[in-house]
Amino acid sequence: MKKIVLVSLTLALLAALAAGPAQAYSYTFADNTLVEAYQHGRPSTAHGYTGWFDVVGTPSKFNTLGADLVNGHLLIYSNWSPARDRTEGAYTADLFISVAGSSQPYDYAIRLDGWGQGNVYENPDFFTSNDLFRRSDDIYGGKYENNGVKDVPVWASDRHPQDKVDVDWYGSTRRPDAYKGATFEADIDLTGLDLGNDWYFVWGTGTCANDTIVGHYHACPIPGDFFLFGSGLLGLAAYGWRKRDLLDSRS
Ligand SMILES: [Ca+2]
Ligand SMILES: [Ca+2]
Repeated sequence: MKKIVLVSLTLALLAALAAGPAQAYSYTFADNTLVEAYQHGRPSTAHGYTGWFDVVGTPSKFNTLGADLVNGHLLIYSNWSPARDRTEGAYTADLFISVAGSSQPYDYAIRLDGWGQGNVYENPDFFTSNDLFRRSDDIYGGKYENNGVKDVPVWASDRHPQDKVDVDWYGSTRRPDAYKGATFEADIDLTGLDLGNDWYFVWGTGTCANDTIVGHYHACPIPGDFFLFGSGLLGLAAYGWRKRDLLDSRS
């Protein structure tokens, strides 16, 4: 009887190990990030735009609502149109990713606009929205405030890609209910990048950084935890089995 319990536990553990780490993990990033409104390279004092905002300018054009991570794909829900170009005054911002523990400010920039979509720049130098718009009369988002105030990176300055990932933009069909208000969804396949289990992203929406979203992904539990947990169960079962054997031998 005891052996049957032990064998069952062992089989369950082996089945769990064979299944491997969860593949369909999902993670949600709300957009809680504010940007400081700037004009002529200084915090703006223009009417209505003094201080910190989720969106600078028209929300129907610039609002990013949130993001999900599903099967290693980052899905960003936004009103930013992938068709926007120079005539609108700004380009689609590059997506910047920082691996935890890395000495680089950012380890990757991924281009999301149509011309070089999916191009990956490693350890990129970058322009901020302040670099690109400091002479502009437009009011734009210059700095963001997560983990201390920082400039918003929006554009890898060296456009020679080292890698390429799949990027797709979708219209209204795929959005989950929480993001029904978004006009577009950018689907960025991150599975080919070496990100580990702990990384950050920042996306300024457009090169004007009128809305900026920041997300921190930290995976748990990892397969090693499953193994320790399973080993602990086996240990407890073995302990109980031996203890009962001792008691049986005395009676
Ligand atoms: Ca925001
Ligand atoms: Ca927003």
